[in-house]
Amino acid sequence: MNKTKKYIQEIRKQGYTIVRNVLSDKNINSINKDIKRVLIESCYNICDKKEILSYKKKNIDFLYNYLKQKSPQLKAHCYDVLSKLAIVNKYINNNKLYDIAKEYLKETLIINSAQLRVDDPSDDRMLPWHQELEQMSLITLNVWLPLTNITEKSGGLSVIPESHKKGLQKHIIEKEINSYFRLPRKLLEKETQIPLFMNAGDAIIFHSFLFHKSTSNISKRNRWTIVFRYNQLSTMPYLKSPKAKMFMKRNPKANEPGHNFIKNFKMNIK
Ligand SMILES: O=C(O)CCC(=O)C(=O)O
Ligand SMILES: [Fe+2]
Repeated sequence: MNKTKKYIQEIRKQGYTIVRNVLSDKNINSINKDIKRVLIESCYNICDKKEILSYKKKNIDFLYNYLKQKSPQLKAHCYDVLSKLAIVNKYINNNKLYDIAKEYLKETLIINSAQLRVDDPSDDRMLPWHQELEQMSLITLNVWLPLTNITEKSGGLSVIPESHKKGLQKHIIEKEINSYFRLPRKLLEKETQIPLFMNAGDAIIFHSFLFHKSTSNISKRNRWTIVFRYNQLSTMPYLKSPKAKMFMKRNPKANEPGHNFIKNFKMNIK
């Protein structure tokens, strides 16, 4: 069996697969260099000019944490710009990932913009259990590609294998806890939840319906990850109706513009 077929079988069966060595250490170093360049460009504006020489010798964690502490707004601007790094977009154009997505989704693939996530040990971006919705298409293959090693300490993604077979689920918000949509706890009881460990440069590819969540970063380093999605053409409302929005809602309904195809999906949305 060829390798692509093995990955496809795993995605079909368990809802995800891990592809090793998508990025080499050399690739990651090049990305880190560009991340550092962006962070330094902002640091120049808020640090003492005498300090800047020593800051050039610091790593990206130091610079990111410094910006976050000194100017959360400027850090947020960096965050926005980092996702648009040309080098990130160059490396997500990966043949192995493309072939898997193409073979699995069987259609012309659409990529919506990549994101570069930073999860520092304050864990202020932890996502509760969810499916990957609010994308351009209902069915997407999502790529989660860490630039740092994923260990018990760094935290990363936990998944519930085979949960993608349960179909589309209704998400709720618990306002008293945070503003993130989550799956109801009832759905998660008795399910096997497994944390995924991997090396920097390996990638998880997972189905949009797979139940997954962030896990805590209890290390001293930041967790840097590239996240992007292959969207399936035939489940993209935007192409089906002049009234459709480009991105779908968290809890989409079949009677919304361009959403009629949702009727064909097993779902748990009333
Ligand atoms: O990186 C993480 O902590 C979670 C990523 C994720 O699930 C997402 O971006 O939707
Ligand atoms: Fe997610």
